[in-house]
Parts: sequence; C-alpha cells; structure tokens
Amino acid sequence: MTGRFTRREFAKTIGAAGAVSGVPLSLALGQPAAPKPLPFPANFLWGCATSAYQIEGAVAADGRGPSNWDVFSHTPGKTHHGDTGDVADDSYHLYKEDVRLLKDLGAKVYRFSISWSRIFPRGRGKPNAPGLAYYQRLIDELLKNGIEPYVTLFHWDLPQALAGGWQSRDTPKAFADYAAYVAGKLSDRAHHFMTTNEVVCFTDLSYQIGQFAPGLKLPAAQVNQIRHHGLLAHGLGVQAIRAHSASGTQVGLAENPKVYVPVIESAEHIEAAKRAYREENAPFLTAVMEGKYTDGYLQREAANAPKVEGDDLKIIGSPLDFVGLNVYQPEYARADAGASGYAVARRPSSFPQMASPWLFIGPEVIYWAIRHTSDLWKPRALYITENGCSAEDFRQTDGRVEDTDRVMFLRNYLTHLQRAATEGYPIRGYFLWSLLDNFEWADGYSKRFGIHYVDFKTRKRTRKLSADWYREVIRRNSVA
Ligand code: PNW
Repeated sequence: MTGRFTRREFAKTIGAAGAVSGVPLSLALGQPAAPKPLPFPANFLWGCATSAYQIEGAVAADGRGPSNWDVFSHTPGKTHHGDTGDVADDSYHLYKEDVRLLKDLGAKVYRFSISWSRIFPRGRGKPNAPGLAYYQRLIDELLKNGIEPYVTLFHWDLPQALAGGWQSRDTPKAFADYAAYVAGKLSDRAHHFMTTNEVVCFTDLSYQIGQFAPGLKLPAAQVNQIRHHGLLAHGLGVQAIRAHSASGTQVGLAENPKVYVPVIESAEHIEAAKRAYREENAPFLTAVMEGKYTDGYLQREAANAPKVEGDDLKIIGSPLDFVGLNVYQPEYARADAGASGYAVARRPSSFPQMASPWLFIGPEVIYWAIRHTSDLWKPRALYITENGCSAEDFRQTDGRVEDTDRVMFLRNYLTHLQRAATEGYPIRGYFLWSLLDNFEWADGYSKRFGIHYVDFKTRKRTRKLSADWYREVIRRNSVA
C-alpha cells in the first residue's frame, strides 16, 4: 500500500516532534501536559447511520406496502413487549428535525436506508411515486445542509408480497430491478449506494435461528441457498446500479464480518487471525471479495453447499468502489498447528459487555476489521458503516442523559480507528450507530443505541452526553 508509514517511521516522527529523550516536551519544560491529540486525516468523513424500518414509522403512509418486519413484529411473541415499527421515531414526518440534529453535530455524511415497499409496495411492478418522493425530500434536505447521503437499498425490510422471501431465487432478481429504479431516480443527487446490509442477519438470523423476520428455523442446505440468494442480490444490485446510475456513482455494501483479533500482536498470531477472518466469513464477505466460495466452506458444508448457477459467482464478486464494515464485538484467534492454522479462543463469561448481551467490548476490533480486509483484498476504499453501542440510558431530573459508558465505548473504539487511519489503510469515514434511539429489531424499544434520546411516547429527541462528545470529535477531527 502506498503512502503507508512503517510503525518505526511513525514512532520516529511522533518522537521527534513531541519528546526529549523519552520525556514529553511539555513535562520537560515544566508545563502541564496538553491533551494528546489523536488526529484523523483531513477530509475524514464523520457521520451517523440509521435504517428505514427502525426510525421511519408511517407504515401505511403514501401507499407503502407491508414488509416482512410489519408482519413479524405484529406476530405475538416475536419482539420484546410486542413492540413494532408502526411509529418508531416517526422520522418519516420528523426528518427535517433529524437532519437538524446531524447538522448540529457537524456531520458530513448520513447513512440511511430505503424502504423497498415504499417504492414497490408489492416488491415489483409499478413504482409508487409518493414513496420515492419522500427520499427525494430527505436527500434534498441533507444536501441543503451540506450533508452527503449514503443510501442503503436493503436493510432487512423485505416487501411481504415477495413469495418465499429470500428462499426464492426470484427475490434477488426483484432486488436488482428495484436497485436499478432507485439508482436511476436518485443518483442525480446521491453519489454513494450500498446494496445490502449484513447478509448474515437477513439469512442466518432470519431463516436458521428464527430471531428475525420471517422467524424460520430451516436446515443447513436451505440456509446455504438463502445465503447464496442474499449474495446474488448484492451482486445483481451492483450491476444494476452501475448500469442505471449517473457516472461517478460509488457502489459498495455494508457487511458485519466476524472479526478476529490476534491474541498477541505477533507475526504468527496475526497470520492466524487473518486466516480465521477469511475462512469464518467464507459464505459472506469472503465470497463477495473473491467471487468464489473457499474450499474450506465447500468441504465443511459438503452436500449442503449452495447450488450455484452459471455466472452467479462472477456476479457476486462484481468489483466494488468501497467496502462498508459494521463493527461491534471482537472475536479472538491464535496460531494453531492444525490444518486451518488457527484456533478461535472461547470467551470467558467475565468478558465485559454493553447493554445488549451480544455486544462485547473490544475496541481493537475496529483496527483489525480494517487491517484484515485491506491486507486480504486491497479494497479501493473502506468505511466503518456502523459502530456504536446500547446503554441503559436514563434521563436525570434536569433532563440530562449522561451516557458516560457510551462515551467510554466510543472513545476507545475511535482510538483504534485512528491507528488504522494513521497507518495508511484506506479508511475514508465513520458512521456512528445510531443518530437516534430506535426500533432495535427483536429487542423492540428496550435497547437504546442512539446519541440522541427519544421519548417513545412524545417522539421528543434529547441530546445525550455522547452527542456533545461526538460533536467535539468532529470539530477537532481528533479523538476527544
Ligand atoms: C446491526 N449481533 O445489527 C444492524 O445493522 C442495525 O440495524 C442494528 O440496530 C445494530 O447493528 C445494533 O444491533 C446487528 O448479534 C444485530 O452480533 C446483531 C448483531 C450485530 C449487528
């Protein structure tokens, strides 16, 4: 990679500027130490992320058709307290207020998703103009405020009318038609599109574990086929966007690979962690980046491996302009003498976590996500398309929400993001999940991820401490 400092060169530069024989200059001069800045590259893009079903509400407005998540959330027992996205943050009506929150943060970019069933209420066929008009209004409002839109086309809310959902090979084709239409209509004002969000979540968690819509528990062969359809939707989507958008449109996706941190930062464990990253994500990001399924995956799945037709893998491997990584919790790997070369460490029950039981705290995971992805596949550009955490936020009597734990979480993760940027990896921006507390899928409104507190009775938004803190990060372009 060009323009990348070796670690020794970097240490030399920092050392020469800031220290006299190991003693920081300020201390040597008897002055109080200034806060040590951790600067980001000029033009680094700071922003926030959300998704349609989690914030919009207005599920019956302007001709929107029902999605799988409307049906699932209204099925008794599927979500916490039977919560639904019927109203959520009502961002469909309050979007100007939400753009104002972004503006107040100094955000330069905003990642949101489009509700497919607002555009095609039955998944395909005749487009619904008022649905599209909402996103045109939203994008115009963002641009008016100097905020660049990053559009996700599929963040899990699938039109209910598409028979069989992701079990059907027709769904990727319908997705491509939808992607072509939206890119054709919006690429005059939006220049970045992501096809799918987190394939593992709308395949495995939805059709194998049953935790997400449609809540099925299917056997491995069917699940592998569903994964394949998810990837195919992405690949066909890339081709459709390229064919129908204005020139200069940038295309990528947002994936949440399992990220392996080397147990010790030494050559053998780093190599093992990189191998684990490639192999453990074989049905997802690895297939997208390599246009093939690894031998390991095909051997492990044997008769249950997906049925691949014609050019499927070439389509899945369509070259991308950028890769988006959603990064939350770490996994750990070490070198091992076995055939794979790695072993995954079991997590002790004392491992610290945030308010969601799966959200283990490991700030270095953000660095390794970027480094492994870059070292393995040399993408042109990378974004952290999601990072953030749930916390047990409460409003004090004076109305303040002092989410010091979320600030702690973010400060530590951003420190490791800064390391990746400083070492020259092509990381262009960061989207904090999330702008607002919202409908956290099966957890309903019981888990808050926002840097703005939402009162779900009044829809009133209140800044949390983390929003003030993030504004300062953006202002300084440095970890605060
Ligand atoms: C992401 N896990 O989902 C999604 O893209 C968001 O819609 C969601 O609100 C956010 O992260 C917080 O959950 C995930 O179990 C869901 O590891 C589950 C997991 C990871 C990400």
